[in-house]
Amino acid sequence: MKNFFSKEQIGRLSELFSAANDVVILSHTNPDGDAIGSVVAMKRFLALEGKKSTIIIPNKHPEYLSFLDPEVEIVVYKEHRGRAENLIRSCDLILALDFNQLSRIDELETIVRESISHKVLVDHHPSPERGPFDLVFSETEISSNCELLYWLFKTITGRDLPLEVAEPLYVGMMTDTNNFANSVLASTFRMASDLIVAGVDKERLQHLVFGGFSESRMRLMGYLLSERMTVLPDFEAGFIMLSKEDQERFSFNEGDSEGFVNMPLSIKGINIAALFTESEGVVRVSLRSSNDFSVNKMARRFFNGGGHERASGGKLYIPFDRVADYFVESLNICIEEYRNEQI
Ligand SMILES: [Mn+2]
Repeated sequence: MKNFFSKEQIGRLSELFSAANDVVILSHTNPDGDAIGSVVAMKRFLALEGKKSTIIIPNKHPEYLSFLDPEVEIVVYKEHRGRAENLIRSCDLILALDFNQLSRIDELETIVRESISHKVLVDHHPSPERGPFDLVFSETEISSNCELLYWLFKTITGRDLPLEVAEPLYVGMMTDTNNFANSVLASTFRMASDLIVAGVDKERLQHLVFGGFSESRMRLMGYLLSERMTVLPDFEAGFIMLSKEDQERFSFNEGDSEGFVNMPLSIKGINIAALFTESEGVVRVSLRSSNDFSVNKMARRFFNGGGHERASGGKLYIPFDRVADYFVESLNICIEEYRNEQI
């Protein structure tokens, strides 16, 4: 078994679990497959241990992930503010999954920070905020938060996991690795292998996650590739601009752009990719790289964000029509520094 955890950490977590009667499980804004997989798996795991828990997320997850939670209630803060706040105030344990800073839960940050209940963080992003937490499980050399949870559950119980926990964990790993393309390590294949032995139907999950797109989402993808992608061979970079107007034209839904940012990386010679999405008062930024170029550094310095070395996000507060120039200027600086480091 993979040995990510110390005996002390596991002992402390087991104590917190057994002392808790009312658990709140949180994940980040714009929750993705890894976030929803993590919270659903955790809720079902706690239920096996006889613990009552509630999942709270800042805003709604995309429709294509809703198959994961048929019987699990997810409280969406944006839709039920009072209820979410009461749940956080009255719980005795908060589990924060798949995010490294409390600012990643937006408006929920203050109330979580002020809460006197015990708090545990389980995450795989660099530089986790440790201050507010009693216990931090941080592992950045791992495929996904769901993989981290897998090894954590295995270590706690010493047993194989039941299918209802295995399935959401598999989905989170599958989506965070972009279907076994990125950040897949030997431990990831071992996890996948164990979960398939536990009964996970990988074809079914594959179809539910990657074969459930709407016609308008497919047409938007084609349109963006044809009309809205710019390739910069000198920088080994490509980027896509997704404006409000294009979103309206193709009946864009939250989550439709999942995976779009990776598309330029399929072009020969392209190792850096970006997606800029025009939103209410803000431009959302996604950055990817397929070599040692750190998009985490770039996102921190130029895009008010951060994340992983090869997958990061951020925000820009400039007019959408100035974003392309801003990106090229920042790329110019970062590429020069990167090339100097390589010498
Ligand atoms: Mn993740």
